[in-house]
Amino acid sequence: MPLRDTFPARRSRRGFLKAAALGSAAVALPPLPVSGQERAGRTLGAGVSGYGRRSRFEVATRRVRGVRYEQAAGSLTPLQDLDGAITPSALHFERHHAGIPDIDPAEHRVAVDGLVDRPLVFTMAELRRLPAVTRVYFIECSGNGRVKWSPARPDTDAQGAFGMTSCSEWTGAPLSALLREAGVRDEARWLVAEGADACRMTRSVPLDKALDDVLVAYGQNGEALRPAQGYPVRLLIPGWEGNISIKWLRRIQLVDRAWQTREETSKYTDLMPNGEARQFTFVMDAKSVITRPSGGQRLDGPGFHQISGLAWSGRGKVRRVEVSTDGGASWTEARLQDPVLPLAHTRFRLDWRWDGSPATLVSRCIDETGDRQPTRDALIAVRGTRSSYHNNALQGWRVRSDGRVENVDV
Ligand SMILES: Nc1nc2c(c(=O)[nH]1)N[C@H]1C(S)=C(S)[C@@H](COP(=O)(O)O)O[C@H]1N2
Ligand SMILES: [Mo]
Repeated sequence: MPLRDTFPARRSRRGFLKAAALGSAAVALPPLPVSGQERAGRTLGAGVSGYGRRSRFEVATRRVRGVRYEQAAGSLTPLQDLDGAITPSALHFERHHAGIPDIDPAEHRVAVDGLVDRPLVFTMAELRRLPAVTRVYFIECSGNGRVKWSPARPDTDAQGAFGMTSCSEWTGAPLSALLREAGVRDEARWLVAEGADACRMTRSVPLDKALDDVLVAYGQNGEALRPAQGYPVRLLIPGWEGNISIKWLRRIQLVDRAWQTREETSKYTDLMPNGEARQFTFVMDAKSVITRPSGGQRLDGPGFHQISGLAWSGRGKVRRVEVSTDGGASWTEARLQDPVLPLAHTRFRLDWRWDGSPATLVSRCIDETGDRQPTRDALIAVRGTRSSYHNNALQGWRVRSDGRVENVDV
């Protein structure tokens, strides 16, 4: 059978492209290429394997952020290389302050104590016996986008600017189930969560959030958490700054007030222009970034290009994403990929015909509470430039007439 007959869809695709009058070279479809396998004379391919790996032709990798010690490092998700809304576990950004501990799940315990009626210690098997839920949530470090406190450098790409956010499908027990088992006393207002890493990373969590949607998560994208994400178990505090989602969780202590740990005093606070520091700024604001075309990429000619990116908000669902190709002078509503989930990355797309002249691409996210991304100037007018966290300013990408894409302030 001639190969062509096995691809009837080809004809309608050609029709679509013509109808859309895209005017690019792609309209005149070349004859079907001979596949690599055909050329190789149909030699047998590779066999099966116990644990999969990607094609050797795929090269997207996390990039290590400039840090002095490997044990207090961060790595950035290559947002510009992703499709869809889920971040592959192997590309989930990493942020750890004292290295990744090597924990045997059979030995690991999670204690719940403090202001409770029955102090408890859970094994991993016991945690897995609790009723489980699976939810899609992003985790974003509040330092994500911190480069935007300084004027734009042309060579910053999406990964460098925004790679400290990732989105996974998480499975675990609701923290409320553990707390119910332990019996939270009336005086309890907060809990203190502690990690099993060398720095014993510790954060105070208000009790109402703890009883709301927090997960004690052991599953990530259908398998066990990756060690970098907190294996065998972490807190997952949806929509809030990543730092509070304590990895390698070992203890939850119910207390009557916040503990004022290092991570909520000298770090992860926001210094305001008047010298006051805002504390417990948990929620991640509405944000979006165009990932294609984005910094460092190059358009291979005028004509049809699909603009695509990610939007998210720690306050709920993304309601709308608007895209501008003229630096914010005019805006067009982008399509959102279903399902739009609360507190999760949402893929947006807009078809665009580039006429070959310089263009400035910008996206802006409006969430279901009406929260919308500010311009950089508007944000700085309120916040000043002395804090490093919680910058959700608009991101611009300048498409030059030679097709190269650069970071630019809008
Ligand atoms: N125990 C522990 N939990 C931790 C950290 C850590 O260093 N130790 N880093 C925090 C920070 S700053 C962030 S942004 C998130 C990052 O989660 P990820 O590495 O899974 O992306 O984990 C948080 N939880
Ligand atoms: Mo972080």
